[in-house]
Amino acid sequence: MKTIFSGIQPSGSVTLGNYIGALKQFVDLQDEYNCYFCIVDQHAITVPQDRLALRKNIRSLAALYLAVGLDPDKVTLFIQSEVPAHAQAGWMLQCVSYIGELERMTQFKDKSHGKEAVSAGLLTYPPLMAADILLYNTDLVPVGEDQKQHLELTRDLAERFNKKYNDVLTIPEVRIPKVGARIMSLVDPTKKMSKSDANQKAFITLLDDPKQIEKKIKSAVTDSEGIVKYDKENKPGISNLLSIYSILTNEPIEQIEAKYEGKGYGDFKTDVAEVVVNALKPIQDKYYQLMESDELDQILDKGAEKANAVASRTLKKMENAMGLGRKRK
Ligand code: ATP
Ligand code: LTN
Repeated sequence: MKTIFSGIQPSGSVTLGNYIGALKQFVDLQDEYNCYFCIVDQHAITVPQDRLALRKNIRSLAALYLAVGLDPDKVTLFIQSEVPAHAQAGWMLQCVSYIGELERMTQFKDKSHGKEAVSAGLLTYPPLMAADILLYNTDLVPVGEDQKQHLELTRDLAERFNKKYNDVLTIPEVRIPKVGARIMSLVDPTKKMSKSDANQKAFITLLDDPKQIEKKIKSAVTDSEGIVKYDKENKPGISNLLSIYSILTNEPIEQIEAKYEGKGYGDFKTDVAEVVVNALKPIQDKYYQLMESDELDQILDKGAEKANAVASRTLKKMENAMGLGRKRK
């Protein structure tokens, strides 16, 4: 069985973008792959976090991973900071990274833009992400479009490490969904929907109630043409809503366009809201049930144990290859 690794930051409430771009594909892949899914809390602290909110978001993200349909008997679900090999291998990979290539990462440029105080961790975020992936001999990394550049860097770092030291790292492939790889902000449809957006109206969270969902979709920025048609360039708002509708119902976009021919945006938006509410309802029910049980801690303990066993083996190989410490078996 081939191995999959992916991670989500507990940096806010999980959005519909995270679900469509990442979580939904994870569920589809869990039967065919040996899967590791990680709550990357060490990545989240590359920007300021409130400690209580972070703790809450970690737990909530764990419950959501399961609520969307991941089966803890099939996948390994764990918290990054509970597996020390990530930070250790991350450091080693920082030492094979060049400052120039890290400064060229668009996520770094976006997140540091206009900020006075930017943490060194925000710059060295990608080698930690590379460590996450490489520690598990990962073959495939399912992510949204925004992570493509980080994956290319991960491959470069692994190849560089293998060439310079010893062939110990597996070179991973990226997997980006054909549709829905980039769900856009509801306020500015030229920007991606992001859970750390300061404007709450820009995103729908998996835990929003039906009223909030309806309100956010009704006020989503569109255009004044009044025709429900997919045209990403000229109609990014409507195209985004069409993608959401299509992915959540499995109806082809052309069929949805035909259904709304001659109708206004009002009708369309009402129905998009209904589609989203219906898709999220079972996830929310399962989520609240999990948050009240002890099951979650048991799953995370078991996940950390399994992840630690695999990750520490690769870490040892990396240390031996680099010549760190004393030779160990
Ligand atoms: P932050 O705003 O804190 O950077 P984020 O919302 O971008 O967070 P991440 O935790 O960085 O979310 O991403 C988790 C996964 O969700 C990644 O695979 C990422 O590619 C995917 N993803 C994030 N935003 C979107 C989006 N708008 N559309 C599709 N996929 C997305
Ligand atoms: N950088 C990713 C989160 C992330 C990740 C990973 C994704 C951290 N480590 C490993 C896939 C594999 C993000 O910002 N979305």
